Amino acid sequence: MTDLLHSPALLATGAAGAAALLVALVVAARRGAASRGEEARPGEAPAEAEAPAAKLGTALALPKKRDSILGAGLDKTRQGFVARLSGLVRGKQIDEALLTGLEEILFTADIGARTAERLLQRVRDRLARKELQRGSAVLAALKEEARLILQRTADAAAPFDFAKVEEIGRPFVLLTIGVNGVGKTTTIGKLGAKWSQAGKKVLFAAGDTFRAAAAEQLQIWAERAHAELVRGKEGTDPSSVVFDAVKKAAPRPDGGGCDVVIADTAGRLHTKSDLMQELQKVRRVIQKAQPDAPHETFLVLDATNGQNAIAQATLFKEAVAVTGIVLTKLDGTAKGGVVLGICEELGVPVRFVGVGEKIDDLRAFDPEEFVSALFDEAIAAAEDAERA
Ligand SMILES: Nc1nc2c(ncn2[C@@H]2O[C@H](COP(=O)(O)OP(=O)(O)OP(=O)(O)O)[C@@H](O)[C@H]2O)c(=O)[nH]1
Ligand SMILES: [Mg+2]
Repeated sequence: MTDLLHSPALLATGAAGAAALLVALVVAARRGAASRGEEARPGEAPAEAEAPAAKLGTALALPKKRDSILGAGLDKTRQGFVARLSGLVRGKQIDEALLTGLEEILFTADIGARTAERLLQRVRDRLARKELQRGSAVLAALKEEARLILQRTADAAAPFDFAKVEEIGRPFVLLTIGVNGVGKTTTIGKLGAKWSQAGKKVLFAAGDTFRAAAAEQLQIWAERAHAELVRGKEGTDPSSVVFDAVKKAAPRPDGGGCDVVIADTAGRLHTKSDLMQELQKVRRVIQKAQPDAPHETFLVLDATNGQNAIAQATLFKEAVAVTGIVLTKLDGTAKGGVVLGICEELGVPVRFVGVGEKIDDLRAFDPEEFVSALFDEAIAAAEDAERA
């Protein structure tokens, strides 16, 4: 059987290819319609030349943002579609050509077609109401709309709080899932370290028994994070490892036990359906060990996968109840805008973002902080240009 989740080539030519094609079709169709002042007909060639949008979309380099870890982690994304937006609006008239450029940048920015459409519509509406006179106001409107998308998803769920461990009673069980290589084990190490630093007793469960080196890797992270580890032999049923861990963490009369259990899982099995069945079984078995657990199930996604991360998330979400997303490797990609698509299309809150390989390189996700890190310099630069 073809394993869609683990075939980068298939995913690249499948989901991303389809997304790119969709983007090209939507942009081409809309551009054709805009230039003729009529509705686009599918398959019809655009009447307008490519040149204006391409010229308008030239990126203006933004200075590196080193004043915050998140700002530095978002540098590549800022130099990507945000710098293109900045180049588009700076010192320009707001006219149909600018809107066409805006459309092209948004539809190719890895934010997802639905999100791009929503942002664009919002700018069009505000332009129609004559609320946006200047380029800087267009950027500010995009920032605000992006914040609303992120905030709406965050508001739909109770906020994630490390102190929640105390309310829930011990142990607080967090299950992590996601395809191989996205950063699950690294994220577990980083999260465990945060709880340890807060004085909690943390235990990692090495539920990836499929890969020989997986438990060793988790062992290294357990040492760094001052966490205990429960592991089984290679090939052991992962459910039994996680069950043992939850039982071991339970409060004991002698005051033993742990506050938090974080379970690692395999990112790859023989087939996608094997993986999903295993994850479902791990959840069931956790519930046998402690009926109200797992308290959170985090899906770890790799931002460098762009639109494919959304496709992966959709598959996982169908199989397992996901309560939060951790988006890793923001530091290594210009595709950080995917966070908007994830929130808009999946409706699951992003809880943490990974901005590097080190133990401290995990940030709690804050919509306001995120959109500020992304847009503020571009807005300031546009305002400066308008004053000059
Ligand atoms: N730059 C960067 N690298 C990261 C980040 N998070 C994880 N990585 C790297 O990504 C690689 C894979 O991370 P792992 O934690 O092993 O991924 P995994 O999901 O556990 O992979 P499997 O165990 O194979 O399923 C490692 O080299 C990590 O150092 C991040 O936020 N930024
Ligand atoms: Mg791993």
